[in-house]
Amino acid sequence: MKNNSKCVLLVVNAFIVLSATTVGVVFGQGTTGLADNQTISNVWNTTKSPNGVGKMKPYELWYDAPALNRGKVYKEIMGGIPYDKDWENWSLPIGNGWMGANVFGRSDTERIQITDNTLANKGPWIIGGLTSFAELYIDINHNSPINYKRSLSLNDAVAYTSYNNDGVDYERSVFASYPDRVMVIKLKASAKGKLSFKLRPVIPYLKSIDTTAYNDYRTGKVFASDDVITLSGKMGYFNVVYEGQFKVLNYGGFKKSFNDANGDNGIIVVRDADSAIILVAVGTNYKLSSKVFTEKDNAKKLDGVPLPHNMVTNLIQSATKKTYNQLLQNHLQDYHQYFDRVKIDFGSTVPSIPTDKLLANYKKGQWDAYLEELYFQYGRYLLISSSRLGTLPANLQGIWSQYDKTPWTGGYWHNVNVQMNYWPVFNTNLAELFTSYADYYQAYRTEANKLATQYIAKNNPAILSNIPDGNGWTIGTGATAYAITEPGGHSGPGTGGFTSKLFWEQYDFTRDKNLLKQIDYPALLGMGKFLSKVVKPNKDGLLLADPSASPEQRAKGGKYYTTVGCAFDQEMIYENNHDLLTAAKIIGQQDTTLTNIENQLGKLDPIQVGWSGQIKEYREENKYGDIGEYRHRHISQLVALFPGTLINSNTPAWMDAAKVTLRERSDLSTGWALAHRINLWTRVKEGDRAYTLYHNLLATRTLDNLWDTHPPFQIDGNFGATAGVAEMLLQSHEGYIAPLAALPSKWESGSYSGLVARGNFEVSATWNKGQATSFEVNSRVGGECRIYYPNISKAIVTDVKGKKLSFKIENTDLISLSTNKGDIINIKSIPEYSKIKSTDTLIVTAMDEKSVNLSWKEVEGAAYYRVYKAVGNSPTYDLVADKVLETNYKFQAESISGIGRTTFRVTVVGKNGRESNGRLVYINNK
Ligand code: FUC
Repeated sequence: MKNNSKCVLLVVNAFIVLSATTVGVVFGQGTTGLADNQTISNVWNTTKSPNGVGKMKPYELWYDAPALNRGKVYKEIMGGIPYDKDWENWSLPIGNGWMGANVFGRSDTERIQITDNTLANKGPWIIGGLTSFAELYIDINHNSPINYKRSLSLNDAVAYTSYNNDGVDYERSVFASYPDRVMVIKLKASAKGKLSFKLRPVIPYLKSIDTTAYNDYRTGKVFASDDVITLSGKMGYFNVVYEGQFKVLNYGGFKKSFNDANGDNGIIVVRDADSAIILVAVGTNYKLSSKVFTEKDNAKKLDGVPLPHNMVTNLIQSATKKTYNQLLQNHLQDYHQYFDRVKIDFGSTVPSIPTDKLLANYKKGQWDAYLEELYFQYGRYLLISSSRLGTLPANLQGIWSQYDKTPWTGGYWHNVNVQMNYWPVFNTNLAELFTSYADYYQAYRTEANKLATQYIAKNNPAILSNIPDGNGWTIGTGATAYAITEPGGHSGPGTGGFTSKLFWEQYDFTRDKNLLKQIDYPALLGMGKFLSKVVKPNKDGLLLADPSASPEQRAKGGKYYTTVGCAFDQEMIYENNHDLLTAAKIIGQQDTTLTNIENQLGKLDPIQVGWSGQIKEYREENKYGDIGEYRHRHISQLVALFPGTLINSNTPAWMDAAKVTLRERSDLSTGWALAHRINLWTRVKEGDRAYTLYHNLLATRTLDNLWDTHPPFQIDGNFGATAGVAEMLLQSHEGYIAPLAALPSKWESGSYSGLVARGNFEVSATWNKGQATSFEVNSRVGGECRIYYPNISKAIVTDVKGKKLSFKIENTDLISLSTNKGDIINIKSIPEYSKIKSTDTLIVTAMDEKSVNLSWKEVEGAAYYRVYKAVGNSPTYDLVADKVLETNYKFQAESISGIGRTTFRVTVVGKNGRESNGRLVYINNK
C-alpha cells in the first residue's frame, strides 16, 4: 500500500476534530501482513479422526441477524441483580482462559464486551466478585445490511460477521488466541477504501466514590495515542489495577486518534481503508498465590504484584511483530490440538437454518441430532476457551460477564457448580485443562488448611490435631479468585469430598503417577484427614458427620435443614476416603492416619433405603420427600452414583433405589440440575431417560447462543450436559471400559472417536440400530484393558494390522487383555443381542402373618422369572426363587412383620438367558 500524503491531508481535513489534544496521524503499517486473498475459514481443512472414525463436521452457531443490544439492563430476576437479556441470549462467546469476549456482530455499532477473569470488585455477597472489564464499541454505521450472517465456528474458535452494505461485502472475524494472549479482530471490505470505523473502548461501571465501607470504586481513563488506545484504571475493593490496550493496524486509508480535553475517552478513527486489524490485550495485577487467600485485608491481597502495564504492552508489541496469518495459525494449532480429539456423529446433517430457528423448532418438538451434537461440542469449546494452563479455572459463567456484579459473584461454587465445570474434562479428552483448577487449589490450600483447623476446633474440638496439616484442608460452597470459605450452613463438609473427587479422577483417567504423587494424593490425603474428623460416633457405633447438611435443601418450614449424617456428607466422606486408600496402595503408603481412615470406612453407613424404596437424603427420613423440598434442584443424596461410584452395577438394590429417587425428584429443574440428572440416569444405565433429560435441558434451559440458563446464564449446565453425553457413550467407573453403556435409542446409528476411559484408554465406537458394530481402543499408557459389552467375548479382536489378539474371557460380556503403551485394539463382529423387556406390573398382596403374594403380568418371550429381595439397606438382592414359570410367587417367612423394610424384585429371563431390568414392590415394617 502507498502512503499517499496528499490523500491523507485531504481526508484529515474532513475529520471532525474532537479536541485540542488530537494526536498524530499514523499510516497503515505492514507489520501484521494481512493476506487479502485469505479467508479464515479455508485456512484450516478439518482433519480426519486419528482413529479413522468420521470427519469433524462443521460445527457452527449462526444467525441471520445481529445480536440484539437494546441497551436495557433488566431487573427481572435475582432480586434486582442486573440481567442483560440480550447479552445473555444473543452474543457469541470467545475466550483464551485469561480473557473472554462476547461478540454481537452488529453492523451499526459493533459491541465486543470483554471480561478478564481476575478483575473483581465487591461482589453481591461478602467475598467479592467478577466484573466486566471493558466494552469495545466499533462504530461502523452500516444501517441497511443485506445477506447478513454471523457465526461462531467451533471447529476454529473464530467468530465471524459478514453482510453486504451499499454494494460492498464486509467481513469481520474475531478470535482470542491463547498462545499469543491477544484478541485479534479483522475487518475487511470487498472494495478498496470502503472500510471506515471508529474504535471506542469504554470502561463500564465507573464509580469514583464509594459511600459504603467497602471502598468499592472503579476509576480509569481511556487514552488514545497514535495507533493504540490504552484503557487503564483501578478498582478499590481489592486494589486491582487493570489495563487494556487496543492497537489498530489499517491497510489502505488512514487513521487518527483523539482524546477529549481531559485526555480521556480516547478513540481511533479509521477512514477509507481496505481492511484493518485490531489487537487487544488485557491484564491486571492479580497473581494467583497463597497470599491472595490468606491475606485478610482486601486492600493488601495484591501488594507487591507488578502492575499490568509492561505485560500488556509486551503482548501487543509481540503480536504486532507477527503477521496476521501467524497469529491465526498459532491460534488454530493451539485450539485444534484439543478440539479435534473427539468426534461424535449421531447421524445428523448440517442444517440450513440458523441456530436460533433450529433451537426454536427443537423446542416445538422437531428433533434434530445436529443440535444435540453441537451442544456437546460447544461444551468442549467453552471449556477450552475458559480454562487453560496458567489461567484461573472456569467460573460460574466460564469467563464471560457483562455485569458490574456478576450473579453469584461469578465465583467457584463448591456445592456442585465448579465440580460440574470439570466433569467433562477427562472423559472428553481435555485432561490438561484441569490444571487451572489444580493450580487454583494449590494456591488456596494454605488457607484451606486453616479453615479445616478452624472448622474442627469449632465442631469437634476433642479430636483437633495440633500438628501442621493434621486437620487437612477443607472448602465450603462460596469461593472466588480472591477468597474461599469453610463449609457449613446450607452445605455440609461433603463439599470438600465433592471437590477432591476431581483429583482422584485426574489420576484415574491419566494414570500419571507423578501427578498422583505431587498433586492428587496430597489432595486426597488432606481431605481424608479433614473428613475423618468431621464425624462423631452415634449410639450404634456409626460415624456420622455432625453438623451435616444436604446442599441448600430446606425443611418444610423453609429454613435450611441441618442435621447429622445426611447422605451427601456420608457419601462424599466415603468416596474420598475410599479413593485415598486406593491411591495410597498405588504409591505404597501406609501409616496410622490411613489405618484410622480405613477403620472408619465400615462405620459410615452412607447409603440408606427408605419406605418409598428411595435412597434417603436424611437418616431420619422415612418416605421420599418427608423432610426436604420434594423436587429440589440439588439431588445430593445421589452423589455416590455420580460423580461418585459407590452405587454401581455391583450394588443393584442401590441402583434401583437411586432410580426411585431420580423419578421422584423429577425431570424438570434448573439448567445445571438437569445436567446432574443426565449423568445420574446414565449411571443407572437408562440411556433413554438420560436422553429425555438432555432433551429437556436443550428445550427448556438453553438460550439462543446455546448457553445454559439457570436462569440467569450459568455455564455449569453446558459442561455437565457435555459430560453426560460422554457418559451415555462411554463409561469406565466400574473397573472396565463400557462403550455405549447408556446409549439412547434416539441415537439409533452413529459413531464417536476420542473419548477417554479410566486407565487412559482412548475409545472409538460405531453402532447401527442400537447395536455396536466396532470398537477401537488406543492404550495411551499401557496396562490391563477390560472391556464390557454384551457378547463381546464372541467378537473378533485384532491389532491395527488385522492380526487376531488373544484375550481372556471373564464372562460372555467381559474380556480383558494386557496392553503396552501405543497398542491399538480393534473389535468387530460383535454378535447381536436382544434386550428382554421387564414385566409392566408387579403387585404385592398381604396374605397372612407368614406370607405375601407377588403377582405380575406375563411377558412375551419369557423363559421364566426370578424373584429377589433386598432387606433394609442391603446393596444387593438375595435370590428368592429361580426359574419361576408362573406369574406369581408366594413368599413365606417366619414373620412378615419381622423381616424389616423389604424390596421385592421380579425379573424376566429370556430364551437367550438374558435378564431384564427388575420390577419392584416394597413392604415397609416400621
Ligand atoms: C448453588 C445452587 C444455585 C446456584 C448457585 C450458583 O448454590 O444451588 O441454584 O446454581 O449455586
